Amino acid sequence: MKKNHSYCGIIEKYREYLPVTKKTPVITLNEGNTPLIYAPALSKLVGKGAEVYLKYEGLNPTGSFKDRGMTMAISKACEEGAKAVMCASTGNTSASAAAYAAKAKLKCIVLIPSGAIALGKLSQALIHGAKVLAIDGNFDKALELAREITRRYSITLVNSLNPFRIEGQKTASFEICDYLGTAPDFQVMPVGNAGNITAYWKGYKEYKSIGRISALPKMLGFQAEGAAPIVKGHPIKDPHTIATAIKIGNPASWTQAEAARDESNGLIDMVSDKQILDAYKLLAQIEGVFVEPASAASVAGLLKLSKKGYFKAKAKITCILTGHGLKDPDRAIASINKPKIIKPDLKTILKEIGY
Ligand code: AN7
Repeated sequence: MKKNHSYCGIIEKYREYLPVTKKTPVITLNEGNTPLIYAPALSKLVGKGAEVYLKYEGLNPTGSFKDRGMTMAISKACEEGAKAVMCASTGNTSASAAAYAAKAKLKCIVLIPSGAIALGKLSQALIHGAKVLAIDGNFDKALELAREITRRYSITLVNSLNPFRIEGQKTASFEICDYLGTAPDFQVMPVGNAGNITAYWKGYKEYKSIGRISALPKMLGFQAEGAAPIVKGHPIKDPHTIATAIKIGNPASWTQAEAARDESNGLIDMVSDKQILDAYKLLAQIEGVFVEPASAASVAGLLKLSKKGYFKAKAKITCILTGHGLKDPDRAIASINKPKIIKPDLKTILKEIGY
């Protein structure tokens, strides 16, 4: 099964840093290798000579960063002889699990909070043939149930509690360092279930321990105000935010997220839905990059901190844009004026466009 492309996904690229052997069947959709886009307009907004880069994880095969973790989790599940995998999800994990499970010919069961996941994500889980069960409850309840079921039956849990998910996702920090030739000074990212901040921090620390980078970034995580358990210091029973991907009240990797924050001298803070939506539109309109609302929490956080004068001069900052804007088209359409309906004639159009 030798491939003749030059790039074959994160397991082949970073094999020496991952818990795989020659015997591991590699289930890949050529995830990873996402662009790190220099953002001149945002850099200017931050000021003080800042260099802001956008890690556009929405360009992964299923449109989110989850694919990095899923190629590992599904490959290892196959190696271990699993027949079925399961996850709870606010949407992206289910989309990714469904796609990789389809490729691996594994049964995939996903538990989603009913009515609370974005349209694009639901369409993915369904079209890839997963058994999709919508529970009358939130993500935290769905995860509790998925943990219980996978403890009792031989079904592999592919949420980020599965350590192989973290291993795969840490490769994004390798890519950033490989591209910049150094670690950034600061990394800004959304925090939901807190697996991704855990993964990035692990990746940065590993690159430093083998001398690939000489300094570590400060990790800056952002939760949505209505779903900010880590900021508030207690679980949130009934989380709410328009950023449905991070509508999570009791993150599974809470302790590890706090460790990333504290070891890096960073912070975990929150942004309001208004700040998220403003950043969502701004990013699309000044940088040409369309992300889903949860991903815009990172840019909202960047702007919140820069207004406070948080960043030192000439800071190198990466913003992690975790998911593609097309995941949640309803939100885009609800955020912007609808197109005007006009008569099909030249004069009317020219008048409308000011010519
Ligand atoms: C776009 O899909 O939890 O802090 O079930 O989809 O690692 O949880 C998604 C999370 C950020 C938060 N941005 O990452 C799920 C799920 C997007 C996301 C997060 C998610 P974590």
